[in-house]
Amino acid sequence: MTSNLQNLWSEVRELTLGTTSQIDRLHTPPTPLQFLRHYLSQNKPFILSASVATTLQWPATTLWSSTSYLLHRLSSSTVSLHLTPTGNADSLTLNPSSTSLCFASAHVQKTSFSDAIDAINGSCKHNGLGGGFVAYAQQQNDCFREEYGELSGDIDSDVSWATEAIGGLPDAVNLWIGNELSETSFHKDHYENLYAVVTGEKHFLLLPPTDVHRMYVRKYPAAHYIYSEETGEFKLEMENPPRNVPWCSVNPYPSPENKEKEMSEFPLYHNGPKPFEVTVKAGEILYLPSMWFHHVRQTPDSRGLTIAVNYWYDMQFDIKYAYFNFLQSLPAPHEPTSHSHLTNENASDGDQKHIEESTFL
Ligand SMILES: O=C(O)CCC(=O)C(=O)O
Repeated sequence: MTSNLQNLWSEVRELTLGTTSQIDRLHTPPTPLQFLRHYLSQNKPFILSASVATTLQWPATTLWSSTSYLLHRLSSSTVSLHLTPTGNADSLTLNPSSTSLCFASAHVQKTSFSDAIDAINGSCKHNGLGGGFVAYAQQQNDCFREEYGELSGDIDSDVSWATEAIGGLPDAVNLWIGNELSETSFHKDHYENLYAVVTGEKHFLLLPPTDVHRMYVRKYPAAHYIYSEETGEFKLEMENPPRNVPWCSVNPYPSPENKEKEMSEFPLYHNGPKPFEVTVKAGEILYLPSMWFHHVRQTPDSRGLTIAVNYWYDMQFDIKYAYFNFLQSLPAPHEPTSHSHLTNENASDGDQKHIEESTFL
């Protein structure tokens, strides 16, 4: 079984992605037909470089470098701010009442935009001795159109060549404002994602859907952080009634003291083909195809912020989707049976909005 899977991983790389370790880099936007033929239908990522010819000729690329512009435009806006002790939202952490792991979501606070910026700028990891949090302004529920409407004239409302190829407008447009302390753990989404960086840089690790067994997707009990402004402390509360979330177990950047343990627990990831490493710079767009696993880190601009917008388009639930579900339902060679039957996913391993336990069990 392992060798069949290994053949699949290398075949997909050769047939779809070629032999390079880099994803395609385009210097002019594709036509809708090129996007459809060479990328969308092949479930193949690419990056659209920043150049005079790209579509990112948005007012945002200059205006959003000024925090005072943003504060002025958003002076009466309320935005969603995600608070976590160490910058890892929607990720695995130790369940406080046992020695096992749980899936922890951030404390989400509705706040004025100026308080959100103060919180992001004042972020420092909680050190366990009291105080400290990491703030990330984001919400994967169309937050750009819902909460940042005052900025709507600064960017395109859709990515025209994607809209034409896909045959519909984006389902959601999300804004992400954070700094180097925030990290998004490996997951996949059931959307075609056009991810545009406006300031700073985003660093993606990408793996094709066929590498699903290398992610060790397992079910973890759901929990969420509750932050007290009074004490500056976080409490991790298990959800009640209990709910299980299937999530990728692999941490691609383990601490030196955990590295050996991680490598022996997740050998298919650590000993298999390397993920594609992609840095998306200000003014660039990444096409992140549906169901690709991704892990995201960021480097801020000179004032300490990374700002990005992504457009989520509905994916086609077609034969590729059916094959993928079938593949994921196959017991992996290394897994006990109870972990391996994560079949028929209609939802995302990572998008809280769509995670419903009943879909997975
Ligand atoms: O930018 C991030 O931190 C995460 C982005 C992401 O996961 C997505 O666009 O699906």
